[in-house]
Amino acid sequence: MKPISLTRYLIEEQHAGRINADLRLLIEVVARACKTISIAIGKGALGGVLGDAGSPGAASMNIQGEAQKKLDVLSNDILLEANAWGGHLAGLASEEMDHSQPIPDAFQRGNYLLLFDPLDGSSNIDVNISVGTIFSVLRCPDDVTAPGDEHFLQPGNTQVCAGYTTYGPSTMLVLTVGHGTHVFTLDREIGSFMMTRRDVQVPAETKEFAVNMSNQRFWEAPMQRYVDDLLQGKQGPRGKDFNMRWVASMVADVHRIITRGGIFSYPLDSKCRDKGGKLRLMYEANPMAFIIEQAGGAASTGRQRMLDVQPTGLHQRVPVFLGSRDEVEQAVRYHREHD
Ligand code: AHM
Ligand code: MG
Repeated sequence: MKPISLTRYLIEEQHAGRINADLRLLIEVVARACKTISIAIGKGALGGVLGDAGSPGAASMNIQGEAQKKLDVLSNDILLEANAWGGHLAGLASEEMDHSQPIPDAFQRGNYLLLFDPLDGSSNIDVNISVGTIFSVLRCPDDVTAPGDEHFLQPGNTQVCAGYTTYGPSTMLVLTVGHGTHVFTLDREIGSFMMTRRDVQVPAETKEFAVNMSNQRFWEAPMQRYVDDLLQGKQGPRGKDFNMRWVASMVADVHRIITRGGIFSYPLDSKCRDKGGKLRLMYEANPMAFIIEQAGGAASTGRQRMLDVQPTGLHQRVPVFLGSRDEVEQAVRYHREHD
């Protein structure tokens, strides 16, 4: 049977009363922007889009103090431009911008807030490995017409939609509006995202973990113990052999977990302790947590359900454990027993 398009899926969700027309159109605009980003990435060196932003010897930096790639800046501009005039948003926030931006007065304002990491996995851009876009949609509080950063600081359990696009051998969009997680693949010839998996379920158990092992000596004690036990395999307390994968693009690692299960972790370590972790809560951890929970998986900081964390800053960082439910629960248990 021919797969249905993203447009048809969204219209069916609207008819079922699960989303309104504004949210439907907002998702269409984000998906369209992701198609534009996908085309830019696909051109690679031929499009002059690889390498650092800024001038030689003076790379441009974002609020996090990270050097920006040309594609970070380009993807951010594409998402900003596409969403500014749609009429469905009150404001936007991005990994690449110090502060959120209210929709300019010249355009009609809507009731939603959009947060995004325009290009996740930046270190992989120049080496032709999968990167992605992550986004999260929140409601703008009533009576707020020009939202500031504080209006974005809502826990992940209030998200009305979350998604990511992975730009790999094929471009895929993974989406939830709170009624399951669905996978769409971009049909490049007709230019539409087509549903290729409905209601994905992440297997509860796994024998595969994803972590940057080079940080092992910097981890906290419970994380050291957890991974030590995984590595002991069949002979150890876990009683099974584990495989390891680490792409260093969260989107690609999470997409593997969506496809075949696993646990992804970026724990607290002594290098990122002062910042609270490496990954960002509002536009990396929370949208991924919503997507994973809607697929039957779990997401935690190691000590608290991710979606219940009360944010204190737009660019706040958190430790992340997400994926197969039973395995995330194991990682949480090591933290609980230690604390
Ligand atoms: P980015 O948003 O600047 O690309 O950083 C986030 C990325 C994640 O995609 C990935 O899981 C992690 O950073 C990789 O970190 P490391 O290079 O320390 O392994
Ligand atoms: Mg990122």
